[in-house]
Amino acid sequence: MTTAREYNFDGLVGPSHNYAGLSFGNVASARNFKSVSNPKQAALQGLAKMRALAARGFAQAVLPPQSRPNFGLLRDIGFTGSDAAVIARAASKAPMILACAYSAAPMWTANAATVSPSPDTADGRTHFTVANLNNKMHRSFEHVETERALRAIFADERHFVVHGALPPTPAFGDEGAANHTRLCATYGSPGVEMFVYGRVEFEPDAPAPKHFPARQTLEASQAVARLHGVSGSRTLFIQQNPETIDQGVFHNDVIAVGNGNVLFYHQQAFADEAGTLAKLREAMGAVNAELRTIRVDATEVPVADAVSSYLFNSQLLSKPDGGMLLVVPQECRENPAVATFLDRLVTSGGPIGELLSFDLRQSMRNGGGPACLRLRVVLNEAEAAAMHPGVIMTEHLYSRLVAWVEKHYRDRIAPDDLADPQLAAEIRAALDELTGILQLPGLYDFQR
Ligand code: SUG
Repeated sequence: MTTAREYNFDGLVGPSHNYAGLSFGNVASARNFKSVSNPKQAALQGLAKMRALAARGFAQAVLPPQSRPNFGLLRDIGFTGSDAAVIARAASKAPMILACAYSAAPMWTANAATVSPSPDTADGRTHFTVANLNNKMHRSFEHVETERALRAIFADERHFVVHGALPPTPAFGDEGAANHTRLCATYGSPGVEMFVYGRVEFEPDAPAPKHFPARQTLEASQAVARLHGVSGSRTLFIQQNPETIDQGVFHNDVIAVGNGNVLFYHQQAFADEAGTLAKLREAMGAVNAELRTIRVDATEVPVADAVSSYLFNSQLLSKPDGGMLLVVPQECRENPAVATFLDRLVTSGGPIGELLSFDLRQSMRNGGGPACLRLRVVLNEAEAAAMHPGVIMTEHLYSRLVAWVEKHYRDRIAPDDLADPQLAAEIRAALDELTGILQLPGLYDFQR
């Protein structure tokens, strides 16, 4: 067993952050459709969270935003001419597709990939499978740049394997780590990997939501587990409760979060609660860990409050000096039922002894809380030393990124602003400068 830590890679909010109502089934995205965004504030809010957690001794890193708009997409569907002409034509003929091409959704890096750390995998390397996100048009092309970024950061093939996205078909709908939870005794020892799916493509009678889409399929989860070499008794495939998907729980990380040997979950999270816990206990026993559960009853926090406050989209972190910290969005403090629950939680003598709340409103208004904003990567010392160091959050990097955001980002984007060709030019200049700050030359050197 080696010493290992969990690194949280937060997505740096991109300069085109806007509210385009693109995510059917995500109630925040629908509610804020066409409202005015503030990309500068969004990026600064995310950076403030990264800085605060790094200052507390947590291992924190950053993933770069993606190049926007996606000119390749716009040209592939028949918009021609100069970049400015492509934007003008798309704005007039297909404004929703222009919004897709401009989406800054890659900020939610919990959807970037599924990660299995080296103690769990057959070949002893850390495996990443980039998520295809094919349920939503505006997210279905993220995988190309996500793969480039992960390959640049985790380039050392002695330690890391980056698998490309699964085939882009509904049967393999894959949303990455948002539907994957690792439970363990210690980060460096073998863990239990729980894959949560929303529907089964080839079992038409299996329960499925009726109103909103289930984005993750069992077939995709099984494929990722196979690619990572984690199949076996320590790997569980659990069905999400379809009724909660219909209430806006579009990923498992909106209704449950786990860390170490602790699972914090809502009573209605899983299709079969008792069966899920029994399987988890058995699998945990096999890795010499005892499962601890914190169950939130529907009478205490109804699903609607869990969704609006994003209580479960919190980060459950092991503190460097022991004990666990729950990082929640400020909305949890403002919801009476959730606030009451949280007060009781931290005084109950259970594993979670501290709360930290952050103002992440810009991201929250598109359905992205603290947990959505980060990709967890457990790394031992040799692996941490082998990754690209330029993305690790330090006070110096924080200051440079804040200055960069202040220089390049707008403080408002209204829907019509996406038609302004100047916005694309500003983003290009910003990203060109970012490659120097993160020491990732060539990151955006492709057709854009
Ligand atoms: O895919 N929102 C994202 C939010 C992702 C949250 N991720 C996790 N729960 N892990 C989504 O629905 C909204 C874009 C818009 O409407 O402009 C959006 O893509």
